Amino acid sequence: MNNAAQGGIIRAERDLTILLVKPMARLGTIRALYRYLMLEPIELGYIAAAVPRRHRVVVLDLRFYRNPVGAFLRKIENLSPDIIGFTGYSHESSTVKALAVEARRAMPHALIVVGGHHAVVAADDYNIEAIDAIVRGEGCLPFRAVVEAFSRADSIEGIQGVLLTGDRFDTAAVLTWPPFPNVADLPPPRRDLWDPSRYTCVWACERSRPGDSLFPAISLVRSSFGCRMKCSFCIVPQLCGGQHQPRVADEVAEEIGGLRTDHVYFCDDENFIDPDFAMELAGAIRRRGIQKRYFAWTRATTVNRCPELFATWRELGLDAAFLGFEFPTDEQLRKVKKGSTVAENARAHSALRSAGVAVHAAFMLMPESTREEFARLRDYVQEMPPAQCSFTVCTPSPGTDDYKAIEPRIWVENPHDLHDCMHPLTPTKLPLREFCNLYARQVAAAESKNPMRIEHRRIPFKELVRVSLGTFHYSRAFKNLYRDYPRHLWE
Ligand code: B12
Ligand code: SF4
Repeated sequence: MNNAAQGGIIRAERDLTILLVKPMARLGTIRALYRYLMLEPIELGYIAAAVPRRHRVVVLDLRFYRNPVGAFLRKIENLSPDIIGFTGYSHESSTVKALAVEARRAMPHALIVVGGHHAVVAADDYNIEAIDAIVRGEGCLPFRAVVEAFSRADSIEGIQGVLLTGDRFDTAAVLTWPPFPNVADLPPPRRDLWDPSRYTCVWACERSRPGDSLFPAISLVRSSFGCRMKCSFCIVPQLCGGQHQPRVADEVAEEIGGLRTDHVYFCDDENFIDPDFAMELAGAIRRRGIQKRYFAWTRATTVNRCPELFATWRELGLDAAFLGFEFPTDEQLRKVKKGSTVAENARAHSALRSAGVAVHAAFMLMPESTREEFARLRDYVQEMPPAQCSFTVCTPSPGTDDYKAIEPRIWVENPHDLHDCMHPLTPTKLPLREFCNLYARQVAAAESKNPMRIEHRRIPFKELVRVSLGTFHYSRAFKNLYRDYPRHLWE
């Protein structure tokens, strides 16, 4: 372990160089997803914003490199960072650990810190020699405290939300959820640390306008944290204690008004669950005369409760909304405590479309899905009104009761590596290879429902090539995902 983490060495207070790293995913499914969605490393922008400006912060997004490890090693050699921070989802945790080992070898005196979603749900997985500190939960306040202590050469032990590794790893602390701070204390993220024009995503809408790009530059904005619902596969209720905390509407509008991009992809858990806040934010945006286009997250019950909210947001520029349909039967929806029904999902879908808002319909398959269930889902999707569709496999998040329930049946050695919600974590009823084939067919068949296909949108040649390549790689990634499993599980 690093000496400063142990509090053993006295150093003069100094300005630090901090390198924050977003890893490149190892799974083909996620790499294929990058072709449609390559979004800002906003989590790193948040923690960078919490660091006093006298320190130098550099963000390295390894998703843009063909040889990410080489790029990382070159960067640390050039920069000689004092602190290296990694973010990571669960499916990226092995990559984060491997990079930490490289960093430790190349920079033995640097403080190596990890944060992000995996650190929250499986901190013990990061308890390795190459890592000094694990930040669990919202990272701004703990990371600022770590940086300040390190620059004074003080110990970082005892900082709330920060776990040390090795002998002093606090096994009791990981059993509780880190408290979520008051969102008013969070700084606006620093976007000056990357080039916003590099971050794009396929932009869904029902009625495109001439000249609309299919892959515009996008900024991520978080207007609120948490969700009040309790879907049993989802970790959000635990992360935010079942609370929905909106930010101050005027501050969100100011942030949006200052963005260099015209397209805003919200990264809330549910944007409209508090209708008063959603209206207040709409008012704050309108008062400032901000002209942007938006993608947001919602659920059927919210839409059905307040359809007028979506008409207001449509006028403001809401082009599309994510709607968690999950399953085609009420029984399945009840099982995961979704809190909505097939009929309610359909009603919300049609309400959004009548307001002119395109729907991104998200469905889940079960590892136990049979041929008949695949067929039922395919028929359901074929019959529904136009929507951009996505399909995941119901893999409950570590930390949920559903995850505890499946744990004894997990069929791979390191489930974190495959936790991208597309790889079944428990045995499939169908032979795995067949499951993957049907999954890929499902994804491909749903393309015909895409509103942009239905309107026969004219796409510039370059974007057509990008989307065609994306479709090809995406479909191939699903077809081949069985290869991420040991060979004896394939058939
Ligand atoms: C919006 C969102 C997305 C967006 C992208 C968001 C983005 N930022 O790029 C999209 C739709 C693309 C997406 C995709 C996916 N997502 Co997602 N997503 C979310 C959601 C709703 C919010 C994430 C977010 O942007 N938060 C805002 C940022 C600022 O907060 P944050 O990431 O938590 O970061 C804070 C702390 O974690 C900490 N921190 C983070 N990194 C670091 C690093 C250091 C050094 C420190 C000190 C602290 C620190 O401080 C940060 C600042 O507050 C979360 C649910 C949630 N509430 O977390 C799911 C969630 C993170 N997603 C999840 C998953 C599974 C996926 C997918 C695999 C799903 C799929 N099959 O498509 C993909 C993977 C994409 C990828 N590239 O790897 C899971 C992760 C589960 C896990 N155990 O890893 C979550 C938790 C959803 C869930 N209910 O389970 N996602
Ligand atoms: S799945 Fe969506 S609606 Fe359900 S608890 Fe999670 S964030 Fe809330």
